[in-house]
Amino acid sequence: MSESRYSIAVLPGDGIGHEVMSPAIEVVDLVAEGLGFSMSWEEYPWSCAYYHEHGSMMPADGIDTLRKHDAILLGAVGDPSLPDHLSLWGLLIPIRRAFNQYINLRPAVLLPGIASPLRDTSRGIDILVVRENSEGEYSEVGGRVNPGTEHELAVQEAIFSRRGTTRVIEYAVALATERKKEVVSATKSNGIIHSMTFWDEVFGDVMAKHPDVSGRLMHVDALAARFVSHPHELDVVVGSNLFGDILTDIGAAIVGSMGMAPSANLNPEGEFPSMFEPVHGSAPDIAGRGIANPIGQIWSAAMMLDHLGEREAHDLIMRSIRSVLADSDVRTPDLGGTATTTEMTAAVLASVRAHRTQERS
Ligand code: GGG
Repeated sequence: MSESRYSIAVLPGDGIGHEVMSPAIEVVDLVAEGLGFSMSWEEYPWSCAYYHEHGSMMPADGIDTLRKHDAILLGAVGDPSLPDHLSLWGLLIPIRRAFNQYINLRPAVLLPGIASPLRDTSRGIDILVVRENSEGEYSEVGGRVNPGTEHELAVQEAIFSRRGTTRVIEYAVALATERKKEVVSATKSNGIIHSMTFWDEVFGDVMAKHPDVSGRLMHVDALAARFVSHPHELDVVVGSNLFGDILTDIGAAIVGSMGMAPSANLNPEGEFPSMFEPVHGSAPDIAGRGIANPIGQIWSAAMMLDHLGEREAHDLIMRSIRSVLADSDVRTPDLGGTATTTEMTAAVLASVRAHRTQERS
């Protein structure tokens, strides 16, 4: 039987996106070598620097170029030289929408050996946030009236379709079925009386079809507090584009660092490539210093392998990361250590080799 070879589009993007990308590629290549598959990486320089040279974040045929790949591995996008809405709406959002990546899966898991800023984490943290990724508050509908005058006003519409809302809640329920059979839905229907009451209604409709899974609505402000006060009581959380984005930054913070958090932008039907990226941004404040934490990017690459059907490879990477954190004190500065990106990567690579030797003997 011929070995699988996966074609991956690599978009390092900006800032630390470049610094954490090669660690992820090195780890995946090492794991692939031992498990009988291989990767073909093709890098595209689409970024804020590309924008300054070409007037856009990616070329006009960028989406068609990406379409031929099996998956996309993205680093981080954003640079102080360009307003963030131009970089986000010039690259990430067009990719998510063109490829119908309507699920953004963002685990917040406290790994062994990592210090959380929370006082008591003895009951662990393992939350899976399912963020709606194709509509909601991230919308182009709206505009400004009377620009530059004292009567200026801005209108920003949020879009919630029955189809878009149903499918993300259904996806969260399917995940809950494999876990603790509990879903919490982030709402704000006391204040946002049209779209959020609609969201709640759809949530109720979906839950009625799954009596084996318990569903609970929580206002997003109370839920945000819950992430901090009782994270062990949360399992699968489903939220709109904006609520999911905000909750997952809290999720990353309580599991030790923004640098630890992975994410997957999924097209569950597999009609288009899915995209994998750490939750963190380009971190211009530390870019170029070689101290970025590569774990979020390596973990995102592991999620990519899982999506491609290489479960064993995913598990090996996760076991290796866990061992480094549990059995050594190698930590980048965001985790309170002094290790460089290269040292942290070397520790993960060594751990992969050690696990492989151990498992073979
Ligand atoms: N790797 C994450 C990244 O570059 N994020 C930029 C950003 O602003 N993302 C917002 C979003 O995920 O909607």
